[in-house]
Amino acid sequence: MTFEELNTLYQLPLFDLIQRSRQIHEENWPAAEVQLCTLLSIKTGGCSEDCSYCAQSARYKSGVDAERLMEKCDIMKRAEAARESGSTRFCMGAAWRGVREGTKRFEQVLDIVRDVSELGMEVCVTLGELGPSEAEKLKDAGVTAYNHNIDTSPEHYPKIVTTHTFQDRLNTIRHAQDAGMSICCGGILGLGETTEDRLKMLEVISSFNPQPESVPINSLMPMPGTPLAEKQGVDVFELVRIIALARLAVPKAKVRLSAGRTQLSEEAQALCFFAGANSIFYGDKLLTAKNPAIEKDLALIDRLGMKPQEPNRRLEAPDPDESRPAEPQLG
Ligand code: SAM
Ligand code: DTB
Ligand code: SF4
Repeated sequence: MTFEELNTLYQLPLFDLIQRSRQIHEENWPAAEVQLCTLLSIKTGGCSEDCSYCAQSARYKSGVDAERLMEKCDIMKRAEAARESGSTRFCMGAAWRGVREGTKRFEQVLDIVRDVSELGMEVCVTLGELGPSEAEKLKDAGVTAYNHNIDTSPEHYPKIVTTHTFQDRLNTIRHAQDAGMSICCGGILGLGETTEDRLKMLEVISSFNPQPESVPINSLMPMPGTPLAEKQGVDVFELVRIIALARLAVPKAKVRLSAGRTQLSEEAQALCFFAGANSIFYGDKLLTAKNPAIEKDLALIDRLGMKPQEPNRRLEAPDPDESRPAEPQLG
């Protein structure tokens, strides 16, 4: 969907926009289901990068200490507990700039993925930058989706991160897609971006070929010690509009109401689901930040008459659409 198309939709009265996103949602996702995904930070803190929203960057005094890669047996216990609690997707995150073939830590991650993928959940990892061979090895080890967010518009990105570029992010996404992994790609609202930046971010996300399998929409969780520590929260209706646009721009993707749910009322979350969100991070911790308690989420899903979604283990990348343009390269 082009910027102009997104902008026209964005200007609609909120209820008209939701009416459209609801219709597309029902055509593609007829059951009232929500996907439950558990996050685990398998390697926390001490990251070389300077992403100004992130508590895990070694450059900021956020109070998050650098830790080593978790032991496989501890990760397996957490993955089994996630499955027991009804989660159908297990997402492992690492505070790295990226991974390189031939390193010990990459071999360890492959070993972890092989074992976690035996548990019957979808397996997602987010490890930073990948080359083509790393992507192939991860796919072979059993990764179903690779999470790599573009976070904001190409124009706003250099104001948020300087240690790698927006084009670096696009390259990693290309490598993951070429290896046959599905892509989970979204962004963060509340980084000081304009509405135009938000729409441009969605324009890029919707232009991927194939389109992402899931689109996480995070609201900034301001982290003490980071440059964005004092940023104001995102307006709820702005969040709902962006969710509705994501549903319209990427109709077959799971739209994940991601970081920041602790700041949302249950009514606001219900409106997000109505507008097109159908996935959440589930469990009382994200990577380093808080998330609503499992019991609270299950009660909300039940009160709304929704059901947790079954896992889709065979998840292949959607077929590339020949009529779509190749994804944008920055000049
Ligand atoms: N290091 C890898 C990378 O940057 O791709 C993976 C982990 S990184 C923490 C994953 C994503 O978490 C980021 O791209 C960003 O969208 C989200 N994130 C990190 N800190 C956040 C915060 N304080 N508030 C909201 N989202 C955040
Ligand atoms: C995504 O888009 N959001 C998740 C996951 N992908 C890796 C991470 C949210 C992190 C929130 C801040 C924290 O826990 O430190
Ligand atoms: Fe490192 Fe990822 Fe945090 Fe950036 S977002 S500082 S790359 S962990």
